[in-house]
Amino acid sequence: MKVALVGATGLVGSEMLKVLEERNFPVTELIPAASEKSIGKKITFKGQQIPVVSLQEAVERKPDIAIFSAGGSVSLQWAPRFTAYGCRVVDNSSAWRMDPDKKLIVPEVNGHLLQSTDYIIANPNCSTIQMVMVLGPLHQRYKVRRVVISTYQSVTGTGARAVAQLMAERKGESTEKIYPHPIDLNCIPQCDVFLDNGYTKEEMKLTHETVKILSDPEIKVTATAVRIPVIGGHSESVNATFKHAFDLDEVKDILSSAPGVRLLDNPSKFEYPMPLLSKGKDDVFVGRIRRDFTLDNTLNLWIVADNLRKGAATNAIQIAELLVKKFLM
Ligand code: 11C
Repeated sequence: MKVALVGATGLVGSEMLKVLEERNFPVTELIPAASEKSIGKKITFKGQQIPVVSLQEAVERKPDIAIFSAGGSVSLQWAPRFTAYGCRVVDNSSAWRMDPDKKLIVPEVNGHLLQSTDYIIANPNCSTIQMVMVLGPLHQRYKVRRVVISTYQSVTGTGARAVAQLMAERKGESTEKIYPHPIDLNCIPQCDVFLDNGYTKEEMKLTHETVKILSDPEIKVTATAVRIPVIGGHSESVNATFKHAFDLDEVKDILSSAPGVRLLDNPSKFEYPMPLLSKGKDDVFVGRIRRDFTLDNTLNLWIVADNLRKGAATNAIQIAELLVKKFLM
């Protein structure tokens, strides 16, 4: 496959390169593309130094698949130029996620929905992916009705300049401010911008994307998204109410056999998911599984995953793998 990677020099783009290599994705030619300021820079792929080209040049070289991680406006402008000649696009921005004509895919949860007529496929938001990886298998059995989620999100979700702000503050150096407040020794109850309803964009992504991925408009999600000074992954406290009664042991059985999910729930040995454990891994970790004794059919869970891996790069490459298997072989 000729593969274009749009946004190849960003934090997620770099992770995508690693994941393409690690999973031995069938790349015959890699075309890294980025904005004007990165053109000519070299990226390393399978030991080779490959120069970054413009998006125009990437289109002209007609890749079979283009994986985008360059922000919504780049995707809106450029994805249709790739699909115009038959390229498949996997897009990591929020541009197409809620478009009723585009699929929003987490392969383990709704990969079966992909059809040969899908040319732009949306990769969900990182905090949504890790939550539906755990709620998806439980929804099949017990039907999720309401979710209350609070997130504890890594600065890597904001990008390289936010990681630089955290590290500089930690060393007491002056720094560009990506967040409106110091992030080290702090937590900021704001991920992305505020909307008219008082929620942030990140919070509403959790609400809307979950319903779309689980294909059930009866699921109600209310979210509070918080940025914390960690880099290994996003953590989530999830309180989920189901239509049907559950047995706690059966819940644990379902989760321990769910693909891509790792049950880590051994409080007596201080074993539970943490961002330091999830860093660099593809699994979604779940633990602290308890019945909520204040409400019927309700469960408390703690979910952690590396937002750059399963939350972004790995999920996007898994979608590309599905496209290859189903339509491009
Ligand atoms: C964050 N979830 O951690 C965001 C980053 O819609 O793909 C990814 C934004 C997105 O701030």
